[in-house]
Amino acid sequence: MNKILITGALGQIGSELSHAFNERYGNENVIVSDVNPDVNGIYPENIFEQADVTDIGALEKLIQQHQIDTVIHLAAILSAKGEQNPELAWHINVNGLLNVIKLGIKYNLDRLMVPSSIAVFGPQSTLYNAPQETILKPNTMYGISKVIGEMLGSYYFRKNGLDFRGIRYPGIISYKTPPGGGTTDYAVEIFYEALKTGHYTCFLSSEACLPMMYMPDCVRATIELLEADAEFLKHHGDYNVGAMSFTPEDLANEIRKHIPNFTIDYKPDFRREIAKYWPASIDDSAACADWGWLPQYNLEMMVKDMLMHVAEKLNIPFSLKQ
Ligand code: NAD
Ligand code: AKB
Repeated sequence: MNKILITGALGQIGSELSHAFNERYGNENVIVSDVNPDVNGIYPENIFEQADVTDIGALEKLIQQHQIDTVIHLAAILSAKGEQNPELAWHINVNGLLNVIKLGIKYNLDRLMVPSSIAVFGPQSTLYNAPQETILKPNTMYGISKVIGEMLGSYYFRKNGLDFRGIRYPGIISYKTPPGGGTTDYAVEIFYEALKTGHYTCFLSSEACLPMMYMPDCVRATIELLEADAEFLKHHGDYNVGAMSFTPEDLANEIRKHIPNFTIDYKPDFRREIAKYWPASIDDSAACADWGWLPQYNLEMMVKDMLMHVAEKLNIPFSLKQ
């Protein structure tokens, strides 16, 4: 791994992963790219290239020009946005990925990392302690595109030896860049509303239990899998990783420990139907065994850290109660 290209780098995960990569691999070795040209001061230390992943010519130019040998492919349309425009989700998530895979083979990339998601699970999956291997028949276009991504990864690993790696990320919680249109976004929005107004109206139902992960764990998991010795990896684009699981009510109760007057009510919309068939918890024993995965943040630690950072961002005086 000498020169790394990150697609979709302006998103929730890319904007933080790229900074961690700068520290680890040197900013001159990390090229960041997105279809959105509005870098808005996020990447003063990196080369930024505007590119649409559905344009294979534009991607190829980047790979040649910067002698890229590793791609972290984050460009995607997430679940809620994907249900509003399923064809766009298919085009970007499947055709965009195929472009990256074709170039990965043509330029003999060292590694191609492509996130999957808990969205691969569906009504026929085991949804408690969701196993690494189970029936995957999701009922969203986003989920379908992620199952296809995982299968393409295994296929091109077997057929062409492409070193394809990926994690089924849970909902990612962070404060630097807002999430980009997913079903788990409530678990970020709630912090802003709790601090600004003391009230949040949740678009999921109170009992919707989902696996979640704090961004520092997400960044660390990504780097650990990227650097793992290939000979120990029994899976490719589909590692389950767990960290914490909670319902909106659990999260509200945890926030209330620090903002006692905080209130929540529920007006579930179409996203409730998406969350209904996602797992409540995850069996990540394969990731633990193959590359030593171990989360560091639980609900209590995440809530404290989020409240402090969001309050600072919003310039609201705030201190933790315990
Ligand atoms: P995001 O929506 O925040 O960012 C995606 C980025 O992709 C955006 O900056 C967008 O401008 C860019 N993009 C969209 N279309 C593009 C195109 N045609 N060409 C180039 N760039 C394009 O998403 P994220 O949360 O950072 O997710 C990154 C990856 O992780 C995705 O594959 C997503 O499915 C996966 N994932 C995320 C989460 C999560 O909770 N954030 C959970 C599971 C999986
Ligand atoms: C979404 O809600 O779409 C994402 C995901 C879990 O893939 N956060």
